[in-house]
Amino acid sequence: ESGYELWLRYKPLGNNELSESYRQRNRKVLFPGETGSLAAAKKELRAGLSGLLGIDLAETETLEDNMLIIGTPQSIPLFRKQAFYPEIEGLSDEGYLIQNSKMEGKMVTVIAARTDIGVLYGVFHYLRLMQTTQPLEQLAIKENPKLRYRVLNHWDNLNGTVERGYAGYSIWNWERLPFYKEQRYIDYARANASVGINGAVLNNVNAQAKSLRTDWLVKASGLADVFRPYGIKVYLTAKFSAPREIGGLDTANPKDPQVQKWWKDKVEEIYSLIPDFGGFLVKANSEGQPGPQDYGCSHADGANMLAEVLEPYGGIVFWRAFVYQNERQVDRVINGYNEFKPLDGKFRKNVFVQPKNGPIDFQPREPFHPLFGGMPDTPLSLEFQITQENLGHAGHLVYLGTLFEETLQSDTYENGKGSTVSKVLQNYQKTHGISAIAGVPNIGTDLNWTGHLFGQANWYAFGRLAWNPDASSAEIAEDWAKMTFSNEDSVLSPVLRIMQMSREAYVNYTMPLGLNHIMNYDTHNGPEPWHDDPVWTAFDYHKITEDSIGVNRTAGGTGAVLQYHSPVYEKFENIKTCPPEYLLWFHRVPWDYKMPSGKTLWDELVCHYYKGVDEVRLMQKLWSGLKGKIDRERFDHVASLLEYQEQEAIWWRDGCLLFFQEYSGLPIPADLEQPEHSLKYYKTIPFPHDWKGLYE
Ligand code: BDP
Repeated sequence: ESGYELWLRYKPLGNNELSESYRQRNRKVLFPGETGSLAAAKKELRAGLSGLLGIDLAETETLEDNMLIIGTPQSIPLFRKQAFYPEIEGLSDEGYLIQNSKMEGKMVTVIAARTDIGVLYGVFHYLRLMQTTQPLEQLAIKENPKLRYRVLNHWDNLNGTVERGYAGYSIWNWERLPFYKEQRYIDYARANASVGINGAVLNNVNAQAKSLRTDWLVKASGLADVFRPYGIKVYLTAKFSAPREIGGLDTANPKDPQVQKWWKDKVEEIYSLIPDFGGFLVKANSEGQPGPQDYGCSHADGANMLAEVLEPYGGIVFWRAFVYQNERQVDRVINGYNEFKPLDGKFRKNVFVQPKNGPIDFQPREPFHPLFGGMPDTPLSLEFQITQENLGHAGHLVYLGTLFEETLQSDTYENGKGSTVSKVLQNYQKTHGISAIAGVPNIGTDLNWTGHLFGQANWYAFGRLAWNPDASSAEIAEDWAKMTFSNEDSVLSPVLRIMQMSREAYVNYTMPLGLNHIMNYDTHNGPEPWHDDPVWTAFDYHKITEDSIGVNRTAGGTGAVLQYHSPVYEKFENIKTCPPEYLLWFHRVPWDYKMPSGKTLWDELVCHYYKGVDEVRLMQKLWSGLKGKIDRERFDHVASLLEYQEQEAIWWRDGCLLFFQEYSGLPIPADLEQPEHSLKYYKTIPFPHDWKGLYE
């Protein structure tokens, strides 16, 4: 298997009792509807039943015991007479029910929704029950998404490359759009719909104005047409300077009436081509991108101008809060909050401000972004990175579900205990009528979509957590592993163990104890704590000296802790209560500081780096036990990448520790495997491959 089919493989469940009971329950189906989402749902069900159970979708119009009934009150008017009808009416626009019910005296399984897209989501859920061998008796499932906008933010360039993409090129084939509708687009849409993702920003936040030109809009409309039945809306990034670059104006000042008119006309044109266009995502005044500040205006002025023209069509603006200029920062951690907090309440009602999960930049571990809990009067959309820019690219097995969950379950204490980031996001639905979450995907033209087969789990987990940000990442991993590999425990338990340990292993061998931003300047993979140039110096992030390491971000330091509510603030502020995983993020700590474990900081740091490598070796061992239990192609693919990961883990460990040692002057205990190369070697090589000797 190449992995192309993702978690929608629908391989035969076998001829056991369970499959037989599934067949009994799926022998006949009442499922009217031949267009749009209903047709897509039916097609999926047909593929699922045939693949999993080896049976055809047998449609009928008469009610029988044990049959499956699927639809909305419009497609199945009989629903209106049922006791459960009020429950259907009570569903949200995308919700669904799956239940065993009596209808006209027959015991049937019902998949019902108020809308066609709800039906599609229900069908995917129903298939998942069988893919993961759940009982189909006593079903009483009622699902409504907890967040309204669940959006992938592709960083795809119009020339086909993907910024920070490690799985080949962009899957959008702009040359052949809008006419040629590749099967891949449909499969992408199916995968998204199966987890409830309902939006896709097609292009990079480092935008090109020409994506808003008519010829490109026509192409984008081709994708929108394919995605529509799957409930996915198309969004575009909007380069703030577009009125100047492609509009022939000499300014992009948001206060200029001509500029406002240009955007109004542009938006009108977009909706004439894409009637359900989602809206704009904007990166402004950050890393060299243009923005309203170029004209002395605020982020709110810029966002509101776009929001105003989108509003009549129901479109929205995602305005990113990832802001910093390409110059040396006093402390990059505090920028986003300082720039956006004063603007709370100043945005129009169809604007989301979108911070990343943490205050720096998608590091292997960051405390939650203090804007969550800090902007009660502005809907926030949280941006996760699914592509592993700082987590080993597509070469390392790192299950990100645990990272996502860690952020979502962090307690901001905005309104006392229990104000988790997840609850903050959900609350905007109640208070502002909208709520959102975004993920920068890891998808590309690689045969298996994500480069590393296990990268698929991160796409999957993002979608499931977007639907329910309080879901358990462990349970999501289990569903994914069952659908991707097998329901056999002998396969599942090692796979799940690998997944559950993988993110902490990565943190251990790269940036433990709150270290961050010490990766290779250029690629963001591999160690470079020694990088030091006038614009970007790793020394700002670790501040290493002969005595200590870490950044003082307490009230007496850069003050980053002050951006958090009490008692989070006190917890981070006090070195004794600061969780060890954030220690060097918030504190400057002497090498001989006694850690809670009794070890000195130096010994503890060494211990984490070695543990990380050992954990990768354990992952290899667990995986090798699966030989013969997983198809050869996927087994070998993962085995080979784990070998590569081991090499890179050693590279990180030895490169970092040798560098730190130059300052601490302390030994790597003799009973540990000693670094094979000198620090000079690690400083010289761009990759840890067989270049032995060359640089020594
Ligand atoms: C950084 C990436 C850069 C992105 C930027 C962003 O290295 O490629 O453009 O974030 O999110 O992490 O805008």
